[in-house]
Amino acid sequence: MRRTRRRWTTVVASAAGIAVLVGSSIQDATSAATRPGPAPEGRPASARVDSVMVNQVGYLPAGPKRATVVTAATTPLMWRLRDAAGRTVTTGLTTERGIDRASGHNVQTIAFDTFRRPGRGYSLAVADKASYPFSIGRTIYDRLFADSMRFFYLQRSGIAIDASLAGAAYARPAGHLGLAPNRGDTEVPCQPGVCDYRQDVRGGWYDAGDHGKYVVNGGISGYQLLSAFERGTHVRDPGGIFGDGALSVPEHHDGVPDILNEARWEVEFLLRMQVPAGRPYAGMAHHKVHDNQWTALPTQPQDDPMPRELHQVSTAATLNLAAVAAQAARLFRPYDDTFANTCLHAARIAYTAAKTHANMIAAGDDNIGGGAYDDADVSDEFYWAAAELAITTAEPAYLADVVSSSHHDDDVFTREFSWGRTAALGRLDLATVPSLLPISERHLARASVAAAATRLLGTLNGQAYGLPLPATGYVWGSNSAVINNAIVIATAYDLTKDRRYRAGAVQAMDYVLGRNALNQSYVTGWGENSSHNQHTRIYAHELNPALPAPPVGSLAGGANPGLQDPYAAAHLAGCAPQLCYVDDIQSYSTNEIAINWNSALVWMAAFLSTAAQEP
Ligand code: 9MR
Repeated sequence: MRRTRRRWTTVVASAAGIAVLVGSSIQDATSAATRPGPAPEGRPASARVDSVMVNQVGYLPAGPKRATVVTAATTPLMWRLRDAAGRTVTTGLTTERGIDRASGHNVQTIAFDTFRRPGRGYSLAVADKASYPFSIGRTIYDRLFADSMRFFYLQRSGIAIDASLAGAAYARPAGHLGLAPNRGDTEVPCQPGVCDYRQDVRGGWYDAGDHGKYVVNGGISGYQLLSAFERGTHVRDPGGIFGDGALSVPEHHDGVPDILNEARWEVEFLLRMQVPAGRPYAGMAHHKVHDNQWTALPTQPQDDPMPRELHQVSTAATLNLAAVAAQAARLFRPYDDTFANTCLHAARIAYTAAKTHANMIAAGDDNIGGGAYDDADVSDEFYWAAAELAITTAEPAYLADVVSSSHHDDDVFTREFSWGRTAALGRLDLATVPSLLPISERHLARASVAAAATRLLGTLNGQAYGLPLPATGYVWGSNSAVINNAIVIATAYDLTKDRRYRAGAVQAMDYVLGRNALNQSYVTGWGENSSHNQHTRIYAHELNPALPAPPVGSLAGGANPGLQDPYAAAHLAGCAPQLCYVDDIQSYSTNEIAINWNSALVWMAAFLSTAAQEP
């Protein structure tokens, strides 16, 4: 693994309207390389090579090994794989791919799958351009799981972050425990006119770069950690990544797997957001809690002086709580019967309340001091919650709701799943989790996952950067879209053991770790040129050098042509989708951190250090 070295990177629009990467560079493989201009003297213009993009972390010996070349050339070029000493160890010819719609560049691809010799410091060279260095090895991803999980401990609210677990730079006092200047989260009132009580909603994870806590997004994030663990109960785990003591959490060595302890921190918060019996909307969950005004960057959680407010209950939040609490109930059962009962009870009550108040939709304009997380269609959340309750309890009433859902016969994988599109979460669990449900349901669910994965492989093969996302798919948090699609492919591998799925899932991560048009690894500290200025109030090193940068293992949101923040709008205008990213703290629509994005990374990191290592 390589740590990030300081460098700045930005993206500008070239005269041709194609965004290019410029910036000071560590090794001049890229910055000069990607600057368009006349071809070097003596070299025919048709052979000009701008850059060679690889997974900057590396490749598994048995895995696919693909790279992408940006070049004006329209005939195949010779590539050379060099070892750390600069010796050429193998060569081949590139494959022409024409203009890549996502980036607007003319590209060619390299496949060197058959070269399997482990080592560090390899690089791929085409003409006079070389890629960033990378490794080949079985264990290259081994620390990715722990790094991506540590992110969650550092995002915890309501607990002091311990230097011995987090590292001195990341230690801080507890945030939002009612101590001045904080004005939450132990007795939080509602927004004016919404309710007349106060609720203790301490704990949970801060959502992202802000200090808000949102049940809707906490839902998918908690689900993905629990799902990674649940998958771990039926696959080989040679590295013991799901064990008690595997991670940096304070609940080390308590007899409970560490990943479950981390997930519990969020599940307990979700339960606190539920309206207790005897109050209006009892059983429903408040949509979110956050400051009543936006705070400035940087602001440490313990220094946040803003009043905190609970927002109206919503059907979506209530169903997120029902789904995740039902899932938690079955997973905590072997470790803590009382907590499992508490979760299941809360899940049942939430589900019933959501059916009673089936159309309480969070307002899209409720975005002062926190994000809206509005979602007008909750039919998918109903399906997901019914599926989790059915799997956990095997009760016919929940199964009947699964079967009668409009999503039951739907292809729920037509777009990537996300915090607002959750039907796939239910479907993946129906397909993978052993339960007492009718076997016909399992078969249907499994067939739908395999069909979706096959289709995603088609998408991936159609992309010159080899990712399971079409050129039209770059949304806010696009990196999580890529990874969530990879999870569907990975799940198909778990179900079928068809190696094409494993190869596709592994290859999808190449994009995230550097094989993209910006030559950018989006995971802090992973890869030579990795994101390290993400939008966050806590790790705002870019604005105050006394503060740490985002921790190693933080996933940036990623390319997003929506340009919904002023910095992106000013710096990225006209960008082709895959180039709409800037590693600057101001760009929250391309470069934030978020729990639902890191939870996707956690899931895939677990896959990479388990299934990906199977012979
Ligand atoms: O991830 C969310 C994305 O899908 C939405 O398009 C965007 C705008 O509503 O909000 C994103 O979520 C942000 C949330 O609203 C507030 N905390 C930070 C989240 C990540 O940017």
